[in-house]
Amino acid sequence: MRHLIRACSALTILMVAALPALADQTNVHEPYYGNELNHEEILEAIYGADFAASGKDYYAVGDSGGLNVVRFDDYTDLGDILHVVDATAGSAGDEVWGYGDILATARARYAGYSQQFAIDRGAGVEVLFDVSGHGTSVSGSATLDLSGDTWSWVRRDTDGTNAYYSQQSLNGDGLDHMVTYQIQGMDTDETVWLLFWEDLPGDYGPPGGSDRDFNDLVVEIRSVPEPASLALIAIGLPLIMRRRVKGR
Ligand SMILES: [Ca+2]
Ligand SMILES: [Ca+2]
Repeated sequence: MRHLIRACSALTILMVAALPALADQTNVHEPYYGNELNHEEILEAIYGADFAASGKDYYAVGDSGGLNVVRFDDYTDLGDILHVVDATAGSAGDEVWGYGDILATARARYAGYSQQFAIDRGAGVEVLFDVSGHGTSVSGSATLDLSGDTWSWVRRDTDGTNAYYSQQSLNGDGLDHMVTYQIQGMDTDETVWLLFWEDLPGDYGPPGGSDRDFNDLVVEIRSVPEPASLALIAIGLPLIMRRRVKGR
């Protein structure tokens, strides 16, 4: 009996230790204004596939199958950095990102306000581009080497006002204004993300308050892993050369 109790308490300790970190995903509302696309429709417009929802994720169905759109956490108590190249779902919230070369491209805009996309590495806002166009016919893109950095994404009006950060605590209303999906199954070495932004302040309460539909600005992020073979060559070459010189 005593063995059994001991085994049970050991199991309890194991189960407690294995509990996942506290995580949460911000709620996204359907567009309040009927002429705007929701997330599923925006995904279909961008990637030309037929998507279906599964919880807060989406997957491509029928002939267009193969793509998985995985919603990441908006918050975890790990307080960790989301690695832009190789993050897996549940590894960190989408507030602080790190470590990779990025290509950022505007993909959609359903907003009355102008939209500017930027980052903040801790030393102020650095503008990447202004967005022009409306719906899914938009343009604006930039590349940046952020392989040694951590940063917050920022969206604001093109005159610099009404800034919202991926880091909730930096926002005037203390609320989350960006939700994140990883697009899996694409025919590319790149890690592909979509960032969906809400540009209205405050909690849900249309028509006077925010509609919290997170479709005001949609930005795709692509990140390429550093080619490992090249890195090895860079480390290995001087060693080989030194040996040759010694051997002479
Ligand atoms: Ca978020
Ligand atoms: Ca909105």
